[in-house]
Amino acid sequence: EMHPVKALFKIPRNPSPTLRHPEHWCRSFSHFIAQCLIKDFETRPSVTHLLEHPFIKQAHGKDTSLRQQLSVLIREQQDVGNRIKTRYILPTTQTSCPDDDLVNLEVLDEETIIAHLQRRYQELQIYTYVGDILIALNPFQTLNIYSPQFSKLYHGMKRSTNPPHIFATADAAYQSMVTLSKDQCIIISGESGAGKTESAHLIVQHLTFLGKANNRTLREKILQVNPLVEAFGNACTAINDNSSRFGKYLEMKFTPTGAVMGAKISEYLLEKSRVIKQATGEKNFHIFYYIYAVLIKMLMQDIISSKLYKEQFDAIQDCFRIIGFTEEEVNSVYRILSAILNTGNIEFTSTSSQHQSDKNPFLMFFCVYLLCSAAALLSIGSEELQEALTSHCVVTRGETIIRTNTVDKATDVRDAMSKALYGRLFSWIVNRINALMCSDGQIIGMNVGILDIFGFENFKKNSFEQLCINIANEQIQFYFNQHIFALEQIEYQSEGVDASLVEYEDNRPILDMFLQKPMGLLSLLDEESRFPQATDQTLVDKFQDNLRNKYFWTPKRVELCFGIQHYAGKVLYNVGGFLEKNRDTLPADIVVHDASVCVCVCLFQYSLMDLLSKMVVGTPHFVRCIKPNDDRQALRFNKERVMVQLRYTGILETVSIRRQGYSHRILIEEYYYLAFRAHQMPEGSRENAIIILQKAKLDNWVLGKTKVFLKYYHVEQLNLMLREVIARVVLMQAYTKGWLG
Ligand code: AD9
Ligand code: MG
Repeated sequence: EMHPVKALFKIPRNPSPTLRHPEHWCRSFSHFIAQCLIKDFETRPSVTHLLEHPFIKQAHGKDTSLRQQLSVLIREQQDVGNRIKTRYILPTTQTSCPDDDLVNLEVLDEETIIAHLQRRYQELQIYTYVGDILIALNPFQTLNIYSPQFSKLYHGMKRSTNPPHIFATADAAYQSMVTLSKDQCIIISGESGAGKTESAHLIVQHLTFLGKANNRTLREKILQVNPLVEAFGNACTAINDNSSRFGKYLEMKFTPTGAVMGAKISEYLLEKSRVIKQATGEKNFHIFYYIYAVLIKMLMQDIISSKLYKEQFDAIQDCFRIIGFTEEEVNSVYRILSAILNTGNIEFTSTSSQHQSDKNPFLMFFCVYLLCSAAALLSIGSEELQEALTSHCVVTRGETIIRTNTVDKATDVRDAMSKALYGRLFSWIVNRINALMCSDGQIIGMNVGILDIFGFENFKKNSFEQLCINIANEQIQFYFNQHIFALEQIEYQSEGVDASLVEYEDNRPILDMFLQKPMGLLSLLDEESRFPQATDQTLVDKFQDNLRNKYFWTPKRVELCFGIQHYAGKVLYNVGGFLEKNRDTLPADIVVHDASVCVCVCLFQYSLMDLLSKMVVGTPHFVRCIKPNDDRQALRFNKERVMVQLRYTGILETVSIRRQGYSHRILIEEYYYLAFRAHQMPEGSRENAIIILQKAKLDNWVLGKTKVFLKYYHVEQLNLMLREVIARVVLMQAYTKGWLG
């Protein structure tokens, strides 16, 4: 493969016709600019100088597509130039200051950090940096710092220009993607109710702003994606009224020049059991209340919430329409939802004599009515549905015998069917959105991915769902640790760089306890789920016999429970229903292919791993959401609660490693033309790297055996320089063509 810089120099003076396709143009165009630049960098060309430049003179005649591309770029550059660089005014502080970043604090202990965050929170400065990581405290009130004016303010700005903001993080990801043509991902973490989903929305908002407004329809479509999937995947829990009950990875796709061209969502581990049962004080998925308020037209006790639900229903209708679902598709979504509602209300009674008293004629009538409605909504015969619910096939010696289900069994089948229907409906909606959001061409673009999963949960009673959610959070924490601490330190050592090591809480042993095969907790659960005779007690016994480490224990006085020491705290799990939920089976009569056992765990282990491996490819940016109090009250800062979160997220350690460490390694070739002329064809050597870094006037960097180690703030400086230089040439070119009047 060709050396990147050499490849750059190989771009023909007159680009061949195959390079003229508008999308290819963008790339070759920036190479072209770079070439002009390398030639003239040191002499700082005047406009007249550039006018005489052979490249400019020959520049592709009356190529209109180039002209269009250029005018977009120029408009953007003018924007940057014209922008009034006022700082935004927050209630008390008017400018960014050194204490926007914890790394700048003189004293670095827990107390100081807490006091610092508390003071900022009282001043409504909810955002604080730890180097390149953003801490976001949930304000529990609406702040007016998210308008388009704010997006403008943060557009392309150096981090230190404005106070910390979620837009600055989104902007940094976008700018590195465009400048370096590299995928990025933003990982948002924090416990339930800490503000992850809100942060994800704000990031999408700023990215759509940056992705240029010239395609308004697409922009509107993208903004509808989150509200739509959240109507189906979020619900009210004891902790959060809009709690995510699935993990979501949203990839926003951009062209090489940074215009938004589509989006793609991946969902994993939807908490399907919520469809059939919710803990006290919790609710079903939002969408059921919306359609309940509208479709079923039942009198709600609470008129106000009914009105609100109706409005939300209308909003969802708009989402569907804007994204491009057909009326027929939307109707079938509602049909399936209604079918689930109907099925859920079917009650079964036994035909045996002791249950005669159960045979309430009204109830019977009502159930038949529900059964027929559900069947009609699903476009199947009501007898077929009834049979599927109340009987099952047994194959013995090649003969198929139909057996009647017990009341319990029929109820289980009913619930399994509802869950499966809902799960499939959700996946179908997600797939359909993806199909409707992908751009038509085969353009290879870049993307910024945003990870927003369900946060760590610890309720009074925790079940299988909490276990899955908390393991997912363990994995995210592990990923964070890997990036912030482990990989960094491993590289110092292999590159022979002398940098002090920072100790951190490695949660790998806990993850191993869960995921190892064959003796990890999930494997043991799978194994036990395969035994028809297994009970809650045998499961606890199995765990107890096999998991012998300090992260697992069984409490003495509470039955059928086990405790886990998670990275974020101790959680007591109740094993009731674990086996059933893990099996997640459907009777063969309903869906033949789903007869496999342990769908949930398999899906979980692989889909999340798959997701994390995808993210490793991109450059990560981290947002750590913190919940200042458990009462969801504005301006209430519970020191203890914040302290705990800072501890388990390793903020203190993060501060010190950001202060001492060299968190970024770059491909120095990408910056060659900050220091060399085109014809010099520089080698990728240590000496040349030093020349570039000196030309760029950076200090405090360290040269390893094969890599340059930079502080987090260096990269921003380098990219900014690169962008400024490119912008200058673009403007000059525009003048030469007389496009700027
Ligand atoms: V869960 O793990 O999905 O249960 P999240 O996603 O971390 O959780 P969410 O974003 O839903 O929490 O935030 C909870 C609530 O906090 C929101 O419904 C808002 O009422 C409130 N919130 C969070 N962030 C902001 C913000 N930047 N501005 C205003 C906010 N309110
Ligand atoms: Mg959420």
